[in-house]
This record gives sequence, C-alpha cells and structure tokens, in this order.
Amino acid sequence: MNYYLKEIECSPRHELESLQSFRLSKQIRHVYENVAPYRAKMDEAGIKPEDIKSIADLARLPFTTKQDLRDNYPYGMFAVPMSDVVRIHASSGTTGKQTVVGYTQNDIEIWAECAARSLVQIGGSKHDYVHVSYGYGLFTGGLGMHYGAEKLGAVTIPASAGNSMRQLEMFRDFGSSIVCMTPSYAISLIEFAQENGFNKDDFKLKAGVLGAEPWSEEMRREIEDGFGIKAYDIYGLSEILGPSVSCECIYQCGMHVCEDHFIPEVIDPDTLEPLPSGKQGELVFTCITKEALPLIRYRTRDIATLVYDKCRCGRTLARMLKPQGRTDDMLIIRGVNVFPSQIEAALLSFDNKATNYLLVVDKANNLDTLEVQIETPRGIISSIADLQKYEKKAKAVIDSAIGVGVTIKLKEPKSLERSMGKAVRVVDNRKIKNKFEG
Ligand code: DLL
Repeated sequence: MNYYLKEIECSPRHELESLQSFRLSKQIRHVYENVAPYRAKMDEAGIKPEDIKSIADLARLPFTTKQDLRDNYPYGMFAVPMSDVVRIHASSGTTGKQTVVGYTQNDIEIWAECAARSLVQIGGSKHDYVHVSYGYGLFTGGLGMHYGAEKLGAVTIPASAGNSMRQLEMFRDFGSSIVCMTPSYAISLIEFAQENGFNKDDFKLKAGVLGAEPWSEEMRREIEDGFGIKAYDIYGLSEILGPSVSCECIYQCGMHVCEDHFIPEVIDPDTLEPLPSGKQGELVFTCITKEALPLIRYRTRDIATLVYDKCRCGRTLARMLKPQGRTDDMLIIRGVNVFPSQIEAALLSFDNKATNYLLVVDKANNLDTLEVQIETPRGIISSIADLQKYEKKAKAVIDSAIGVGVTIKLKEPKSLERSMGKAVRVVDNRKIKNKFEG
C-alpha cells in the first residue's frame, strides 16, 4: 500500500476544499444526531445541520473546549455506542481532570494511515527500522507511531521510553533507522551516549520524528549534530488524534496538516475571530472523518501559524509553522508575555550545550521574578571570572530576547532533571503560592 496520497496531498486547493465541505456537512449531521452536548450548543446558536453546506459555513459553528470534555467525562461527547469503540486514550493534563478520548476501528485505521503518511513524508519506507521511544499506554505517542510504522510495513521496534543504555544498545544492535521520541528525550540520550562511549557512527540512524512538546530550531540543530540525523517535527493531540495530525516533510518548512481528515483554523484567542493565513494565533481543529469523538472547532490552546502556499515537496496541504507553545504555558512576567520556547532559542543561540534548563517564576515584593537555571558548562569555565562572564552573557542574551530582566542561576552539571517524555521546563511558584494562600 502506498502512503503518499498524491491525489489528495498535492491536489488543487479547490478540490481539497470540496472534499472537506462534503465531509464537514456529513460530520455535522453525525454529531447533531448523536452527541447531546453538540445538539444543545447548535440549538442554542440557532444552527441546524442543513445550514452547514461547505467549509465557508465552518465559522458559524460553536467552539469545543477541554472543559466540554471534562463536563462530559468520560464518554459523554462520544458519537457512537461504546460497543463500536475499540480503544481509549487519555491525556493526563497538568491541571484538572484527565480527558478521555475514544476511537472506532475505522478511526484507528485512519490514525495509522496518517502516521504512515508522516513517516513517508520524512523519507521513510518499509525498508526502515522504526524505533518508537514515545511512551506506550494512555499517552498516544507510542501506539500512534507504532501502528503507523506497522501499516507502512517497516520493522517496528516498540522500545517505549526510558532505560537509556538499552535504548542505545537497541539502536546499535537492531539497526534502528528512524527514531520517534520527544526532542527532550533525544537530547538526554545524546548526552548519555556521549558519556557512555557511544559514537554516532555506531548507529544507522537517519531521521528523528520528534514532537509532543515545543522545541526550537536551535534544539533541532543540536539533535541533528548529536545523532547525525535529520530531525523532523510532528504534532498532534489526543483530543484530535495523537501524533501525526501534522508532520514536516524533508524540506522542514512547516508541518503538513492531514487536511483530508482535520480542518485547521487559527483564531484570535481574545476575539475568537478566524485569522488569515500567516497570522499567529490559537489553533482550532475540526475532525471531518472521525467517528467516535468527532470534535468540532476544538480550541487546542496551541499558538501557531498556518500557511497555504505550495510546498517545495509539491504538497498543497496547509502547513503549521512550529508551535510556539500553549496559551496556558505563556508566562506573564511583569506584564510581558513570555513563551518558554523564546528563552530556549535565546539560550541555545548563545551556548548550544545549554539544552537542559528550568525556568522558575516567583514573586518578590509584589514583582514577578524569572530565574533561568542552567547547568554550569563543562570545559569552558576555569575561573570565577569565566563564570561571571558566562552568567552576564546569558543574562544579556535572554533579557534582550524577551524584553524582561531575568536572573541566571548556574547549577551543578547534571543536576537538572532529564526527561524521558515531555520535559517540565517551568516551575511557577506564583501558582503554587496562590493555591495555598487562596
Ligand atoms: O503529545 C501527541 C503526540 C505524541 C504528538 C507524539 C507528537 C508526538 P497530548 O499528550 O494530548 O498529545 O499533548 C498534546 O502537546 O496540544 C501541544 O501543546 C503539544 N505538542 C504536541 N506536539 C507538538 C509539537 C501528544 N510538535 C499537546 N510542537 C499539544 C509543539 C506540541 N507542541
């Protein structure tokens, strides 16, 4: 089976949009008839399924949020009887109750097809050895890429996350050629490999399919150098699918959205108005083929930009530029909006080894403070003067990148926690204090 669907992925936009329109109107009938909370929302907005004839009508539909999923926990938003559901996943979420998502057999097939397409986009084939180091379980990363790799016919290695020595031995002994893991775990493994006498020539790795968290271009270069691979970005979220809602192609210039299954929009998170191509805002997705949990205009909270010009690879699918972070991860420091990814980019532009960092936000005398913890670099510091110079430079680079003064705290080498899944980059003591102080 061929997972380069040229007639869809490279079709003229108007043809793709007709397909989307057809699928959208069918989907709206499905949810109106089968999901009580959607019926209530549409009735309240005075919209009947027959009003939604094409994608031009999309913006008339009400949004869905994580709160809707929580209010209807666990299965209240499902559009099929549970006897048709063959799998559930859940997202733990850092706040509030977890959300549960479900898939019919057909949903699983489509998901696997999207994941196989992602692997093809980055140059994968049935001749590859796809090493899956995303966690297996309720998290969608492991099983999502696993089914995609199998569908492609590749040798699939279900390594899951953790046990760095075994991961590297498997790379070497099993001939892993494509690795799927979070970028922060890739960084941890590179460091572990260097410390334990592995050489990148010991491996046959050629590509990484890395996602599940924001990562900067600077981090990409570190991973590409560290493993001697091309590192590709892949995006997804459990509520919509899991990995492979979108994925880069070999040109690494934005992630092609599987638009035959999901319609992306970018909205202004304050006014909720759709934004034109090229403008950054909150990503919203509408599932047009999903059966079990077909979310309509789901607000992801992810901040990204969509562009629609044809890619060098020939695909005409919308491309998502690297997500900057989530609206709920954005830090407001003394009134200035700061994304952790901006700090990562600034830090790595100055010291490309500072791949482990932690941002500690607090309040002192009613003023927000932001401390950037970095491990003292090995090798380049031989005196107190060197240390002070390093600290001063790091501060200057970050201050100017984000427009707020930060404090740099140098920590012992290897003292910051290494990540095997999604890295925790921020500790916001203001939230903790608010919780206890009421
Ligand atoms: O992280 C699914 C996934 C697994 C994607 C493996 C890619 C690879 P959740 O745990 O539900 O699902 O988390 C979804 O993670 O809303 C984004 O905030 C973030 N995220 C996912 N991929 C990227 C990416 C999986 N490439 C949430 N860049 C999303 C930035 C990402 N953020």
